[in-house]
Amino acid sequence: MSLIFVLNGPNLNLLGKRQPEIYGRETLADVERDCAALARELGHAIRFHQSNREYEIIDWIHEARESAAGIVINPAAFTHTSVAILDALNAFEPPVIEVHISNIHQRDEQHRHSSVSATAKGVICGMGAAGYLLALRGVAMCWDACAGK
Ligand code: CA2
Repeated sequence: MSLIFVLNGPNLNLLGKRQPEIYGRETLADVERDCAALARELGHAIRFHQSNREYEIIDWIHEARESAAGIVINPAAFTHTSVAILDALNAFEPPVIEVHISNIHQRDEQHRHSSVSATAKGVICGMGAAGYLLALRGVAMCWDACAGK
């Protein structure tokens, strides 16, 4: 069994409570429950976190360096601005999968750019909350490949 960190950036605590036409009706608690269930099914465990503070996300990435087989991250607005999160992810060796609920490529130029994609093994966007589950499968797939399964 391995540990997978699922990290969420600012305002994602409002998921399901505002702008359902963009971000859907699932709350972050729903996403956490579904991720935990899938991880169990795949034989892994998750640590699921959300913060509105950049430094907390960076601290969790550092913690993941000690123990995690991969990171699934939706950096939310920090996607478009954060060199600090990119630097932290660059110091994390196992696979990182970047997730966005909405399709950021349908947005304006600022929202189309991701500062973290350069370090990601994969990027999933526009698939709604199901993107988190696809990303978890991606990390599990890499883990199995490393274990020669
Ligand atoms: O589509 C995504 O997952 C985003 O990462 C969401 C971010 C946005 O800045 C990115 O460009 C794309 C915004 C998260 C805000 O979350 C809310 C959720 C519900 C209601 C209001 C905000």
